[in-house]
Amino acid sequence: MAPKRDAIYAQPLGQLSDFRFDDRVAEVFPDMISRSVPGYSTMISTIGLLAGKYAQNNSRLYDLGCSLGAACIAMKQHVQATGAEIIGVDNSEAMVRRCQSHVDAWRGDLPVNILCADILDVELKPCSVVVLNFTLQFVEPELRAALIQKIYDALLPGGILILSEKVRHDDPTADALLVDLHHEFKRQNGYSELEISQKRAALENVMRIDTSEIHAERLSAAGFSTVQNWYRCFNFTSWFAIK
Ligand code: GEK
Repeated sequence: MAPKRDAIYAQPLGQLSDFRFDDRVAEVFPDMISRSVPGYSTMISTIGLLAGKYAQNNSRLYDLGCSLGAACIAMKQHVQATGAEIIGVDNSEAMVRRCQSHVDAWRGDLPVNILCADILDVELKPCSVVVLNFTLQFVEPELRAALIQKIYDALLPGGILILSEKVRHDDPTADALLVDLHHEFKRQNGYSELEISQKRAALENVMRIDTSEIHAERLSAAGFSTVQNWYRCFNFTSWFAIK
């Protein structure tokens, strides 16, 4: 069945409220994210591959900000470690209500448990893989370093964090051009000018993006010995960081 099409911002909305991960968003989320994030499917399938290589026996694999569980599913399909468990965490009830059944529909050997919780509050048990796929950008900027440190501390030696984010650039010319290329990507995927501008305004207060340099420095400062940017398309990028 084709995913339900995102038309949330298709009509003029007099009063634009801040973007929220509510039922309306959860219902159209797979269509929204795949038409909005260049390289999303590449990032999801690569998370599966990396998890397959780095998962350790009898450890946990966390997907923090799991939404409908796309990264949980990719990991479930690739990981062969014995005694391992995948844990998806999201604080949107609308997402979590749908996520467990999405994930259960896919075959795999590992148990997957989805929790409704704030990733800032949740205690992380010893783990070998942590995924933050476009989640950190929704966390208060001043709380990001402590979250990355909590992840580093919970990872076992040799464990991996995969971090994907939308980023901004200090060079205004580069920033404007990359934003423009992203909007062109959205136009090509059927979003109108009205949808692009209303969504942008709705996200302004809730998604505060950092530069690539800030992300890389934060990962190194937490203690990761290898920090490598492995994907980039316009202003969307992903790193792996190995303990
Ligand atoms: C994917 N990773 O499909 N605690 C828990 N969840 C949070 C928090 C928080 N503090 N802040 C935001 N979220 C997914 C896509 S979407 C990205 C991730 C996007 C959750 C929020 O509820 C939402 O489901 C998710 O993080 C961000 O690979 O829509 O751009």
